[in-house]
Amino acid sequence: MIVTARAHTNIALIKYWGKRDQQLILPQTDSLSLTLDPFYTDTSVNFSPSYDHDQFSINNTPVSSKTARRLTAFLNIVRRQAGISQAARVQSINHVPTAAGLASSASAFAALALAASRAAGLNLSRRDLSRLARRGSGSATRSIYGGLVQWHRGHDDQTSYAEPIMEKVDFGLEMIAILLDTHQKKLSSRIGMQEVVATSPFYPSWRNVVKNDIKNIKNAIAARDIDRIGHIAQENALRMHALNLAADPGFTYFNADTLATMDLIDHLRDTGLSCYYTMDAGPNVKVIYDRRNRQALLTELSKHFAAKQLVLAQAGPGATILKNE
Ligand code: 2P0
Repeated sequence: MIVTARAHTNIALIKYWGKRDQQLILPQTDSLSLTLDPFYTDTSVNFSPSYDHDQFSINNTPVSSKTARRLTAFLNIVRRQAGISQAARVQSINHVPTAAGLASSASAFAALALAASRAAGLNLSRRDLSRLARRGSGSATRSIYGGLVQWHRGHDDQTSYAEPIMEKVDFGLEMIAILLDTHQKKLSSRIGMQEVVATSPFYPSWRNVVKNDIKNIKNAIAARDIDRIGHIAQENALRMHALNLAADPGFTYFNADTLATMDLIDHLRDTGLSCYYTMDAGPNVKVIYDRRNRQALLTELSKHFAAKQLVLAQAGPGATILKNE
């Protein structure tokens, strides 16, 4: 049986930036994200007694041995849960600019969790799927669900899972991803956040920042107040990136274009066009705004960026099975 699943990536409005358990991927704090429509991964999995080892391809290319080890470790969790020992063939097509701060690992491990668990004969609840996806990559925990999603840090493996806050987003929250540099980043999120937890003197404050930001942004979401949501998300992103600058050695994912783009968004907002920014573990900037401002914003952004650099994103759906044959 070949099972194909699709999962969309997500962008955190309140960031996950640090683990307290590397192996189980238990985060230091809660986080909250918007699942995005245009970026997704389709993954097909089948287990067979005729395979003598796991085989993986991404975009029709075999993966590196390092990636294969990470994927096999993930499949071992699925095999253990299902009580099987067969090897698998996994084929993934990524509709996400890989490793450019657009979190392809979120959609990749969410799609793999769903396809592999079904192919192994498991029928997990969405909560358990979210816990399983977490073992592949933290941000994948949230991509099981559509719309606005909170990942609870929890106390242990059982209690660290995501939950939808508003699965069908019924107000005008949108994002434009501004693609400034889609090359592979130098420092992976995994290493970056580990260094920050170990060396950034601001880390204890970050835990409190996130607690407050989660509470405030949930109120803003309930009120469908996009200005408030955008403001909280922008401040949260700046504070996450401040942790990196304060690490030892300090580092940043920003480049000169990132800074110029942040400046532009602040300037547009100061001159009356409401919009906010957030950045992840890469130089690209995602703009948060109300759909009513889309046209005006695109007109302004088009003065600075090529059309192909501007990717419009609305809220996307949760992970689904595409084929089961
Ligand atoms: C987030 N990021 O909340 C944060 C903000 C990037 C910046 O989750 O080590 O690929 O696999 O758990 O999930 C990127 O980190 O890291 C991430 P692992 P992941 O979206």
